[in-house]
Amino acid sequence: MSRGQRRAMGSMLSFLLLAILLHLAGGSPPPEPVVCTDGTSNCTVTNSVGSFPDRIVCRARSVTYPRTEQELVGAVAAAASAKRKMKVATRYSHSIPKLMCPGGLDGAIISTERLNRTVRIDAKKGLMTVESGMVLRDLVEAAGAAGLSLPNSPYWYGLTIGGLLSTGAHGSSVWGKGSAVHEYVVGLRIVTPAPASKGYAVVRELGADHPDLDAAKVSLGVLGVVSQVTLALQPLFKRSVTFVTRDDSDFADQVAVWGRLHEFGDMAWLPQQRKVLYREDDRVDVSSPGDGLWDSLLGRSIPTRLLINGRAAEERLQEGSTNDTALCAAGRLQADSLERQAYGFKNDGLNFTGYPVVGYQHRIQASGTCINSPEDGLNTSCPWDPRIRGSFSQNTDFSIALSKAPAFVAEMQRLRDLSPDTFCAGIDTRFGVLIRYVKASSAYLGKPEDSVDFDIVSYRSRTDGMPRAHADVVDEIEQIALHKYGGLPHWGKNRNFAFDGAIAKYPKADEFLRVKDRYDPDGLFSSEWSDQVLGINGSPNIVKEGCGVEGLCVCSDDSHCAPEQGYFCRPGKVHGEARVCSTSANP
Ligand SMILES: Cc1cc2nc3c(=O)[nH]c(=O)nc-3n(C[C@H](O)[C@H](O)[C@H](O)COP(=O)(O)OP(=O)(O)OC[C@H]3O[C@@H](n4cnc5c(N)ncnc54)[C@H](O)[C@@H]3O)c2cc1C
Ligand SMILES: *[C@@H]1O[C@H](CO)[C@@H](O)[C@H](O)[C@H]1NC(C)=O
Ligand SMILES: *[C@@H]1O[C@H](CO)[C@@H](O)[C@H](O)[C@H]1NC(C)=O
Ligand SMILES: *[C@@H]1O[C@H](CO)[C@@H](O)[C@H](O)[C@H]1NC(C)=O
Ligand SMILES: *[C@@H]1O[C@H](CO)[C@@H](O)[C@H](O)[C@H]1NC(C)=O
Ligand SMILES: CC(=O)N[C@H]1CO[C@H](CO)[C@@H](O)[C@@H]1O
Repeated sequence: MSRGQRRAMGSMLSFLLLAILLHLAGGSPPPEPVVCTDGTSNCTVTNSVGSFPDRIVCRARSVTYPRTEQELVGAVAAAASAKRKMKVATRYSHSIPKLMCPGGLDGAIISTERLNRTVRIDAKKGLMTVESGMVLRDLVEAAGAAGLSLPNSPYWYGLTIGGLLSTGAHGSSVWGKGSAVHEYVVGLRIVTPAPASKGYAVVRELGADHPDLDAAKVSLGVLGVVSQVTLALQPLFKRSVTFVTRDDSDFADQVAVWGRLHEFGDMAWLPQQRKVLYREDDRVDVSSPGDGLWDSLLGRSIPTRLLINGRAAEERLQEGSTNDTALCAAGRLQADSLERQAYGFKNDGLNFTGYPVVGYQHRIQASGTCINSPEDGLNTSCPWDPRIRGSFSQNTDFSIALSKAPAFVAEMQRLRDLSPDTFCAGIDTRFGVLIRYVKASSAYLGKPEDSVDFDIVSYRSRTDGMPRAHADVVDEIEQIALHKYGGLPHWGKNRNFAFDGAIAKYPKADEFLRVKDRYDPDGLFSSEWSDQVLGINGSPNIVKEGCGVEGLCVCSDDSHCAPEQGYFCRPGKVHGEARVCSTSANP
């Protein structure tokens, strides 16, 4: 290798986050989403990456941190009596869209950060009641300690139970009740506004058979504040996990069957590499030997210096002079490195010695050690920590009816076959497309049908209106999914345009809105964003210069792209009705 090549490899290596090879003791817990200049007044609120899709930071008049349900009722009553808009923020506020912003500029934020206790556990009946601000990590740990398992959950444990329910969050399964956490909710206490005669706020207790539970389980936070949640758990079980990498020639067929073959099966597609990483993941008896642990490589603390250098290298390849050869090489190196390190799975909690990794559900189901670390003054941090110029991404996540998923996959493959290397910039360099299963739900804003969820993280510029390399690839996939295959955007991810018309795809949306009108007739928990998304008022699209690049609109004019960078509004390559910002010549 020449010196130049070595240098190129060096910068690539760092942006590949190969730093994750290092064993680190340090870390910096993520920042608070709510920051006030004057004690608990004059506040801003943002999400865990410090940026909403429109790049605006929200404002609020004040924040409160109730520690008990009684204090929570007081907080809702105080805002309701003043007819003030309000919204819940959580410990880290991980949702990408502007869900945690109160309406207007003068609203109240109620943080559930201090509502994080276990209320009661009935191990015999398998019931666990927790306060809504409890972080998933603490919840599954407490369940495990009581000999119980939450059968499915998101993969990142920094979320709170109240927040993840509100957006319909899930892991992967079509077995039993499926992968959405709200399927395990059998009771919920929610504080809603009330007339003066009732003291401006009431606690509503919803049992398993209460019809409103189907609204409150997945509520986007617009019904009131969930105070406590009761979950139906199962006796502690173990899982056995094996990853198998195969070529993607039968990927379209496999997507239809993989979730039926393995209870917790998922897939990751690396389009340019023509590979699919199959997760064979099944329940095994609790007596099976093994004390495995998942310590995901992507949720560990990374030295800040490496994150900044890596980002700088990535910026050079993504903006300005795009180099597909280098991007694709980076994607391959990264995939190989993750595979070698078994994605952070460890057989005995310390070392990976080979598949299968067998371990308790609560040690395998979710991960994310970067939130655990003691403060080290930002010497190391979560890769996306907004206080440093490290990783910065957009997250596209939609689900498609299981019956339509094979045709959709085949269409993505046709797009890939036209120019495979253009997929590296948007997909292969960010760990591929993660594919998970979600079962049909009775929740009004849950999945109406058994579905396959496609999750794509891709590079995002820090400059407003600056496209990433081959921005049209992910944009066309998104439009094919949403507009041709009836795809549903994940409520807690995605960019604005994905929500345009989404509510019309929920057959029970009207029932949801009727409950909302009863619980919060003045819309105090509603905001501009929630009204746009729920089809009540306005559109989530923002039409302006560069809106196509930012995902705030589907472009209809070259000015919505970045003509000065050579990006013009063009039809899709396999889906002629798509309109994407592309550098291709005018056809
Ligand atoms: C790194 C990362 C990994 C992720 N992994 C997954 C995954 O594997 N699977 C998946 O499905 N999703 C995943 N997500 C998305 C995530 O599940 C959702 O964004 C989730 O809503 C975030 O939970 P939170 O506790 O941070 O809530 P927030 O984002 O703070 O809140 C979400 C919404 O719920 C409302 N809310 C919160 N608590 C309450 C309450 N007690 N009462 C009423 N309303 C409330 C808020 O006001 C807001 O409207 C991930 C996100 C990130 C950033
Ligand atoms: C409110 O906060 C903003 C910054 O978020 C600041 O510029 C402004 O001075 C603050 N106002 C008061 C009255 O503190
Ligand atoms: C609740 O949050 C506090 C502060 O973050 C933390 O110290 C405590 O361990 C949490 N409690 C539980 C039960 O997880
Ligand atoms: C900062 O992190 C580096 C690893 O990148 C480590 O070697 C060093 O000791 C840390 N310094 C401090 C002050 O924590
Ligand atoms: C692109 O990257 C490859 C691999 O790193 C390198 O060999 C090549 O010189 C680069 N091309 C340009 C134009 O920089
Ligand atoms: C046998 C073996 O490889 N043991 C290693 C397991 O992991 C710990 C900590 O990461 C190492 O210190 C051991 O050497």
